[in-house]
Amino acid sequence: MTETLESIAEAMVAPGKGILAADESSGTIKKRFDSINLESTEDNRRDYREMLFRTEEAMKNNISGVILYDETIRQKAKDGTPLVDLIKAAGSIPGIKVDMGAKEMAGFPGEKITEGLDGLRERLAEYYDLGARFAKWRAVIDIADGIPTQGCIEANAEALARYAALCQEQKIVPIVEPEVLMDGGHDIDRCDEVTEAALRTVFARLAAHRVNLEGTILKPNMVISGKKCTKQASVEEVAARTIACFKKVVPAAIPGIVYLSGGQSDEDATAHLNAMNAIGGFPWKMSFSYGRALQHAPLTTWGGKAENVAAAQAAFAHRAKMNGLATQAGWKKDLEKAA
Ligand code: 5MM
Repeated sequence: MTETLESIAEAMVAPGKGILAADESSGTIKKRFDSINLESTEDNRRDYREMLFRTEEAMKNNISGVILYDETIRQKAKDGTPLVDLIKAAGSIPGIKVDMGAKEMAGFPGEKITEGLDGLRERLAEYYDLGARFAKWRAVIDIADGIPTQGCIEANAEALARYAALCQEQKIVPIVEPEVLMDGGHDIDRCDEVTEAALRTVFARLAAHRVNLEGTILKPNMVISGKKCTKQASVEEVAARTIACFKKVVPAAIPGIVYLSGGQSDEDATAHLNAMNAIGGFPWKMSFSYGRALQHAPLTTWGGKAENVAAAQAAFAHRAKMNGLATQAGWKKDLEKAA
């Protein structure tokens, strides 16, 4: 079959499947390893990710694609097999994080702009040769007193659109990730308002840069209460508000929306996705591209010890299966208890 942007995007949101975000930059993976008292060496990072990619049950049944970091896409498993080949052998698609991180935005105190456009065309061409068929770029929008500003939203949307256009030129599907952080004390109404504003601007810039939406995947936050907000919205409210917001601003041409987990508990991330698919009535596939909500359980079970690999793989397979069920509204809380 000829591979097109559209066919890759469709495969990324195949029923029962979603994306494993394993693209932690060196700083972020160090924080994750610190939490299990493990040194962040190249070998430890390789061992951890190899363990995930060799979890056959998860990778074959529920993981359509894996977002990798620059180091990982070049790494080999202990037996010499490129990690990319492990992913492909499981029928999953390798992807790559291509942004260079969110940096302080000059003139906009407290806000960030994602960098990485210089030389991106050449980097994408190399990543394609290394096996990547989709990419990811994350913009970070924080909510606090007086922020986000429209200036920050616009600068980030413009960068996302330029990135997406370059990806498609290089036959790579862009995952467009404008993340409105859930770290603050804001309520769900404020999240709704900012998410709508951010998405409106992003889609305006994607159109201006002639990005083919059928070959694009959106990776947004859910419309949710800030973590420190005293009034936490229910699962049903998060699901209904997210769908209502997205119906207003996300074009039907987008084949799929894959959510980030953003610091939600493992079970909340699954429950919210399930509730949205249970409501239905929207034109896109709704799936996951979770980092923490897929990896927290295997990481803590593993703890850096070889004797825990099988249990950690079982923990990963379980979370992948729960989220796979949630893409089809087939998850139930009871299934967690049985695990
Ligand atoms: C896996 O974490 C990703 C990379 O973060 P850094 O560039 O800060 O190291 C992150 O972009 C991730 O893909 C998304 O935020 C989704 O992960 P969560 O944990 O929010 O589901």
